[in-house]
Amino acid sequence: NQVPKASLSSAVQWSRHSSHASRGTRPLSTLSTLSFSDEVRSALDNKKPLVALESTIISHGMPYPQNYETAIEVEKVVRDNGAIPATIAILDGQIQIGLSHDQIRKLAKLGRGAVKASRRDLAVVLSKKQTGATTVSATMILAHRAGIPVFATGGIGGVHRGYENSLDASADLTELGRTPVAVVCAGVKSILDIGKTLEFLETQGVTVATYGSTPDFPAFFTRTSGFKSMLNIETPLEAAELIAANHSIDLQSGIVIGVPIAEIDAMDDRLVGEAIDLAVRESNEQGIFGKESTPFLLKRVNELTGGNSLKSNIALVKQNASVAAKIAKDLSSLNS
Ligand code: PSU
Ligand code: MN
Repeated sequence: NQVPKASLSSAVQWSRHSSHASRGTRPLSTLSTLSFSDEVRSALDNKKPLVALESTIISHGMPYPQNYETAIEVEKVVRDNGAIPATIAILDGQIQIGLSHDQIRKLAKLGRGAVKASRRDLAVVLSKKQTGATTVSATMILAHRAGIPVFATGGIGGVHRGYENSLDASADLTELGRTPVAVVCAGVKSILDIGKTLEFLETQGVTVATYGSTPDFPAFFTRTSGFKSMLNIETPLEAAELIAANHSIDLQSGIVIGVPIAEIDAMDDRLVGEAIDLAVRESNEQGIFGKESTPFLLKRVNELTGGNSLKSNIALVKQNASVAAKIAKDLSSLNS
């Protein structure tokens, strides 16, 4: 086996041991340091499997207190499935890899008071010492720097409906094209244009798989979207092998693993479809755009479905966390 396993270890080196060589001529003192929780630090040192978790889903994706309870439960699901959770956020200008329950509660209570931080916001949040909840894009960047190649969330951002006029496509998609982290999610919500999202990911060179035997890329609240994934992955090991192969050729691009919501938690196609159509119409009427768009639509769909969509949302995040933990475990055996 002559394939180099360079990418993960160099990422770890880059942030944790601050090798000069990997940073070219740039003085290391200018690199923002990552603050690790003891649990995450020890898992990294002992090469234990880790799963990165984002924090925008806590601050902007769900209401309090369900956001707090879910974040804690999701961490437990990761542990129960053999990996260590690393929830990522920026607290008062300090990047945190792994949060305490108190830190999670603070963020959950702060809600939209936290900055929704994607790639473009990171420098602002750091320089102004703000508290930033990281989106999929920012979490991927920080997870990669920390040396964590597997990341679980609910749904990723995508190309919005009406893209022809708004050019609103999530920075998650371009990040997936440039950062080698595997994102385990329930697909993209049909508040977005799923077909265009998959086209965008193809252009970005992102490998997109569906976990299980349904051919479709999943649509978050529902198991099918009418759009096919490139491939199906049946086991965590198969996913781990895909990720390892991606690292072995140092592609520097990410992977999306879409896990269809469990049958029992899935929503009625028509019901959720109507709620989404109405929410999208309202957002257009109210002139909601930019980073406000996704949080607005998530909140409105929750309201319009009488909280049913929140229940599905919580169930699918937990399922994704369990799949991601198993993948991380198999990946770490492959790498050892
Ligand atoms: N989709 C969801 N729940 C979420 C998000 C997306 O079903 O909480 C959050 C994620 O943090 C994602 C971000 O990275 O919204 C995308 O925002 P935007 O569309 O503005 O890029
Ligand atoms: Mn956007």
